[in-house]
Amino acid sequence: MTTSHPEPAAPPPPAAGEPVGLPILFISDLHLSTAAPHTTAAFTAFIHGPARQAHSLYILGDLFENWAGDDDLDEPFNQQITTLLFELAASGTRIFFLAGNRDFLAGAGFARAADLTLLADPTLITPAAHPILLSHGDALCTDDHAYQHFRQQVRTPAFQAQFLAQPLAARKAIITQLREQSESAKKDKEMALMDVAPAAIAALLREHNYPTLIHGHTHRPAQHTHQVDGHACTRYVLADWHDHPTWLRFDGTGFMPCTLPRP
Ligand SMILES: [Mn+2]
Repeated sequence: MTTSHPEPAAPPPPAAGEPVGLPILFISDLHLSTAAPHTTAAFTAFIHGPARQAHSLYILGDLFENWAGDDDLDEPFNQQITTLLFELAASGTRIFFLAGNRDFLAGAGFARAADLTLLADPTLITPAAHPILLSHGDALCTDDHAYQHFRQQVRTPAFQAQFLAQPLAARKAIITQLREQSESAKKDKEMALMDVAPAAIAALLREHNYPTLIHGHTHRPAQHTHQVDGHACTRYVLADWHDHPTWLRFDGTGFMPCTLPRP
């Protein structure tokens, strides 16, 4: 006679609000490139310092000024940055990356090289029972119809496959050209057009049950409060790293904007 044993139960999925390691750091819009060595130096100091003391680092897009494809990982500057991230991960800090409009072509190859986890935009996390919604922010600039049309087009798998099938040098030339077009188009756009739209923010907060929202993209660092359906939701806009490095730190109870001491 054989006795049947029940299959061992799969471990339960982590419950929402389960305590995770703290602190968590959030950064975005570093726009790293060889053209901005001071930002690279600041990023290196950040990775070797505060990021190493953190449990997790969330990069909310535009880490790079541009990213032409994961076949450009061997380029010395890209290698320098991914190595920094890889070493940070090896030191024990978990790294998450949510793409921006400059680096949305960073994919599985980049994730492997930097030893990080790619996130969809938006992604909801719940550290210390605190719902936090993460986004780059460009999808929220819904008043800029020309940009949203462009975004919709370039984010399709078909477009990306076609683009990535071109030689790397050709892709870099196209990116440079698009950049110039975007910069000249920006001159004619009103500032309000290029900011996030209040209606888009409200819809997103409603859809995700009124979390705290953290995003970048606009380079307008601030802390806003949105009243949505009777809920007071906080929205943090991360700063870019052009003038000096800043990040947002969550310690389980509150959010603290931080910066490296000026050299
Ligand atoms: Mn951006």
